[in-house]
Amino acid sequence: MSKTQQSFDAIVVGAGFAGLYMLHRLRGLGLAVRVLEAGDGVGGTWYWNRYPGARCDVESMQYSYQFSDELAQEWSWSERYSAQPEILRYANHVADRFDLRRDIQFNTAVTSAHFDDGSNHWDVGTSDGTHLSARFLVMATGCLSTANLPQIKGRESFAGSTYHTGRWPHEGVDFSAKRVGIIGTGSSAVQSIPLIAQEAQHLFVFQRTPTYSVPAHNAPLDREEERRIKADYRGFRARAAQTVFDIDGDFSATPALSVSEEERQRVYEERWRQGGLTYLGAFGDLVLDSKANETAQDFVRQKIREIVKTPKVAEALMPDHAVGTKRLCVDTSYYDTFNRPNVTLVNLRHTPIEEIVPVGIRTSERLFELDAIVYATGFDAMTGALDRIDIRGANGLALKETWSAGPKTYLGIATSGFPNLFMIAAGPGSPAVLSNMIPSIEQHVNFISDIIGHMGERQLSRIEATPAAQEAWVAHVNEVAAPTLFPSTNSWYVGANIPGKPRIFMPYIGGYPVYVQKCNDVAANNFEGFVLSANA
Ligand code: NA7
Repeated sequence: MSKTQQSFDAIVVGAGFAGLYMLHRLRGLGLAVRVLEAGDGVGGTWYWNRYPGARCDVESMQYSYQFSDELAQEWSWSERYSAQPEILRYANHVADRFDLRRDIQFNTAVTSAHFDDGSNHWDVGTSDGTHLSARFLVMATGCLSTANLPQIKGRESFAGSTYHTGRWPHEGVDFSAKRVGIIGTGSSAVQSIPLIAQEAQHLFVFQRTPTYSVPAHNAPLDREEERRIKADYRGFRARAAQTVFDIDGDFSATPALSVSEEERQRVYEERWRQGGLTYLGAFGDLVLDSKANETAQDFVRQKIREIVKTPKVAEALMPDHAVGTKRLCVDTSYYDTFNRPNVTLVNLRHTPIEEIVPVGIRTSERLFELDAIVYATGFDAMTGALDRIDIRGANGLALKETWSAGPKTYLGIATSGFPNLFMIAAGPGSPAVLSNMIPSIEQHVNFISDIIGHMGERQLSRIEATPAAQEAWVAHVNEVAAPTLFPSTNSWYVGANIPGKPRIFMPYIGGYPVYVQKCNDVAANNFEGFVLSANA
């Protein structure tokens, strides 16, 4: 190991929305901070995911920071749902406005992080071979940042161009006159398929699991609505924080089967017209009761039947899992794209991929000759980014080993055996991906800042979650997930998309307000569940 070259109070890994705000807060506490970022710019998810159609599925006015009133008032979004380039411009604006860049080291991937029990410091190794040291290590590495390339026989042999939606070339891709194959039909595919289809000579969609998608009805942002929201911005965000996903929207408590069939259809139709994720808020028990869920499934299947002209294709596009238990997609013309003559759906349930060969993809039925393959195959979610770093805690314990039977955390923020290490809104056991990400990030960052501020005031140098507090939190996370329909579906929420990954429902589904209250109670009780000490 090379000699430690620079020492900081805190090292933050990642310069996405979590890393940027963490840097701002820690600076405010007077700490010397270094942010290490693998990319050559800020923005995290929005830096990497540049595929055609990449867009947030949470509305712009809600998918933004709230820590600065001035920032909230001066920034103006152009559309109801922001596209990736605009979100990236926003991240860059924040970095400039708060003068954050001078503490961010770009093009630097973290490869190792070892805790020294004697000094209570982390030694952080980077891709350029240097080592940095800090008392606190904050992993702002994201939930969906480690691209998943499926293990398909012959993958590397393909002679054409290959792309992963989460690692898209900055200069863009021209698909005109190309025969393109896209593997996957999750959110990234649902957003990119309509646009690639407009450009390509022919698009073959290789679908393993059909997906539920609701129209976005994206449009220019209504300026009157923006003015109204900005006039009571804090009220708007406070109302959102009272909802289960921290999204200001209409979440009904009415059970789906308590109303007549006619009324149910009226409600679903209204939600479909509104568009977006609040389709799942149509009734209060959609993710709890399978019979209730079936009514929401039937409605989308009926829509697919109406939109897609060829009955056999419509049938193949119809999902059969519980709607919402895989991330609901939000689209612009997704199902309708399958009416185009230059789009072919390949149903992998009937004709699985056997291998990739130099000229294309061979299924059990035939060879599809292709010029390009797009992998819209998702991510090693939540734990992937942490797994790829050699993280060793007290007594040299490896995080990967410690979590080999499934990840365990306290509040999704810390993990026992790894002192002075924090995770932001990506830790298993945090609401993270089941909440509005930016407000969740801010809540986590504020909580971590409060801990670090508390320690500074008392000259404490070490904090660690107790095994008992962690076990109790894990039990609670499982207890609230058990009665829902989520754990039974093969999704990335349970790690089912990664061969060999332990099957654990990772996010906290007890609701954002319950989670925030728990964190507030922990803080009010001198950070109950953590051991704080001054032994170095
Ligand atoms: P997702 O939602 O994980 O989707 C990945 C898709 O790729 C999904 O349809 C998978 O099918 C498919 N996939 C993965 N591996 C294979 C193989 N080996 N063969 C065929 N198909 C495969 O990732 P996204 O990038 O679309 O979205 C990630 C999140 O970003 C999303 O949830 C939003 O929160 C934003 P499967 O369903 O596993 O059968």
